[in-house]
Amino acid sequence: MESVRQIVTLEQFIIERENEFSFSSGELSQLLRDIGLAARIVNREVNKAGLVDILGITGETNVQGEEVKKLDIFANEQFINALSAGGATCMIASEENEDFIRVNSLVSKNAKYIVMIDPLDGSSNIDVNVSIGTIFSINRRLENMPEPGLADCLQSGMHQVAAGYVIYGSSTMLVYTTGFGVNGFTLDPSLGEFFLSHRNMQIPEKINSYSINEGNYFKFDYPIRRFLAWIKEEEKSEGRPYNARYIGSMVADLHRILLKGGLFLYPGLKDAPNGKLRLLYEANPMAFIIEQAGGKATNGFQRILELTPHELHQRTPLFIGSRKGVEEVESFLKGDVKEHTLALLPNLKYWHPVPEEGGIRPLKLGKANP
Ligand code: AFP
Repeated sequence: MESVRQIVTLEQFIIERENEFSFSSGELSQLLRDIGLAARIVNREVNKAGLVDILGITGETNVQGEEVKKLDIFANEQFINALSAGGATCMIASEENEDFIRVNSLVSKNAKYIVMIDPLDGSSNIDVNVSIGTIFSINRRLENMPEPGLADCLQSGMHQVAAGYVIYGSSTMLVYTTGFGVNGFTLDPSLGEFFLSHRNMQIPEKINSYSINEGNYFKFDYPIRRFLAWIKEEEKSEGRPYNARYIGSMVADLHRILLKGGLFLYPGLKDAPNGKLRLLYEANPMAFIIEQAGGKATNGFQRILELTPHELHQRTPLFIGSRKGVEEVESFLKGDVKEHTLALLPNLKYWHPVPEEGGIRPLKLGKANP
């Protein structure tokens, strides 16, 4: 007899998995439902973006000093509204808002979760019909505090209870983890329902591609430039040269890497030593997902999930993807590389001193070091 393929909706999956949490009272499940709902609404607008007058810049800038487009504002509102109405979060921090928002309704103010969200990541791709995404990270509220506040957000990434992203691409997917593997759900737009399509996702070890904005080449430190030269060298036995693929939407680049294997890099720059990406809204949630899928995420020297955040909109250099690729770039950053690669770019200097604390080895660049 032919076996019947089991169809599982996001809703069913959330209920099945609720018992993974010993302290579960259904609030986390409610949060995931709220995010699923807002994602469907944002998806509808993203798909209409070319048809209605929703594109274009509003003339405002966000707290990072970047242009805010209408769809960013719309997505921000949808997620805040859905999360506030759901009653399972007492506080929301959004990349689009300078400060966190306390949800003061009767049901929400005692809720035990905090949500940090980048409602529409890759927004410069909206006008050109390229994939964009939403990234979220969920913390449990600290105990013994009179009311939720900044300290709840500034917990290290190790304390995330769930994280995920939505990719609005050729199909729309919601991918999330609660620390028990990574699962992906694809939206059936005709039914308005997410279905489990990628169970227990594992990142391939083989590097299929590397992703970096190489236009910043002359702002990168010497080890990064040398690494970029090394990955372009032909060494078939090591799978080099690697293919280059860069979308400029981290969600889309990392979704590809999660499925195919690869490495995403956003290093510090000469004029921005911490790079561009935000620790709480982008690096932490993606690091949680990628680690759960068997990959690795560091700032070049330390595990992203172990960094202590100091401010809401803090940025961090990010090296994330297949374990092998991240370890390769780390070895270049630590100066611990094969002699022959020193000849590739021998005369460049570091822009920034490499930190020596926290178990980080000082650089050993060998004879060819200028
Ligand atoms: P936007 O949301 O401003 O487009 O930024 C997207 C992003 O945060 C991340 O998704 C990309 O990987 C990265 O920035 C692209 O940055 P560059 O344009 O500097 O390469």
